Amino acid sequence: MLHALGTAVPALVAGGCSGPLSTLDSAGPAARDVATLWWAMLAGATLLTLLVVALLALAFLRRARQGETGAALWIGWLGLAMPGVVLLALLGSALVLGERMIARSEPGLVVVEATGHQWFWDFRQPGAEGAIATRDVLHIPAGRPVHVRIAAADVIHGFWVPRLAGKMDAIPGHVNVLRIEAAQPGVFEGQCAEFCGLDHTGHRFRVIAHDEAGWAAFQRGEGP
Ligand SMILES: [Cu+2]
Repeated sequence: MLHALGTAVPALVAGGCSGPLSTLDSAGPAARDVATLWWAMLAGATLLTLLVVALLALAFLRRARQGETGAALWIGWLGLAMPGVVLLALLGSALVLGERMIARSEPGLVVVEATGHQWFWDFRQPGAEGAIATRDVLHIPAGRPVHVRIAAADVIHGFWVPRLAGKMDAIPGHVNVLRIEAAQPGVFEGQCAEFCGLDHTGHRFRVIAHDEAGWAAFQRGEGP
């Protein structure tokens, strides 16, 4: 029984971390920062939970012995100082990783446009002879940073490709910029991340990351 649990639990955990819409199954640097932050938050929350459970157990075990000294040490150091240290470490890592996710100009940058509609996505990519428009499929080059200029035509939507980056709201009358990057060529699933009406669940799209030859062919209008 224990042996079965010992193999089933790690398999479940590992299986739960992968998949086409898994933030933890990152496929590029921007998404890797999001996943790192998630693991840091999990580690911090686990540490604090263990501390609280240990202090609670200690309180029950020592209840019978009255007049004991050392309460200030437990409350002061373990109860206040340790959460302070953990929270400061989490805040520091969130600031560093969050700063790295900010979209800024960099070499090799490609800029595309995404507009959310009820219930489809319009994309515009740079082509050899002007912008190339596509619906529900966004084409990008692999191994290069891409800025997605995100807007909406009707209500608020959310642009989210979990394996490539974090979420960004698509707001009517406003452009938000999100930095995404695919380390390798591939196909990545996207999902609207803001409830946008009856067919919100079906408001999906796809990102195709091309190798250099495929990207050049797409820009010449020879792509799929
Ligand atoms: Cu939507």
